[in-house]
Amino acid sequence: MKTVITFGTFDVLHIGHIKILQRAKEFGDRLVVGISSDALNFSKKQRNPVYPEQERRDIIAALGCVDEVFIEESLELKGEYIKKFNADILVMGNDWEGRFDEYKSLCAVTYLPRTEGISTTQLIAEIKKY
Ligand code: C2G
Repeated sequence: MKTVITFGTFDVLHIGHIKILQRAKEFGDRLVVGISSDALNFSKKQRNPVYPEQERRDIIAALGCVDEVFIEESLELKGEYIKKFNADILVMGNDWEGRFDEYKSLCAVTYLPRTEGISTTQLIAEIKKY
């Protein structure tokens, strides 16, 4: 059985998130998703997510293409997560291109094109107009 691992905040779920998870699943049989903790998200984006980590985790866990979820506490722990879940391949969107190449010694690493024209930041800006 081939295991795929991917990571993200997945705040205010949108079609770009769904598409990358579906495409990631196509690389194997089991898809494991690391959900950024609220603290990790704050350190990356300097704002709190709209949905807290337990809700983001439960939303992603409810998707048909996702087999397992966990909370990602630190970007630096990727190697540990890859080993813990026995991942064969790490899949990320290409906004992270090259950033996780160091893990190529543990598993395959691939970056997929992002879905154009949508992001959580844009959605929050749109919703604020209502
Ligand atoms: N994504 C996408 N298309 C978009 C928006 C996002 O393909 N329009 C992808 C991103 O490239 C990423 C995943 O969806 O692979 C999750 O995106 P975010 O929630 O923005 O995750 P991020 O905060 O970048 O966290 O350890 C890595 C980080 O935790 C990634």
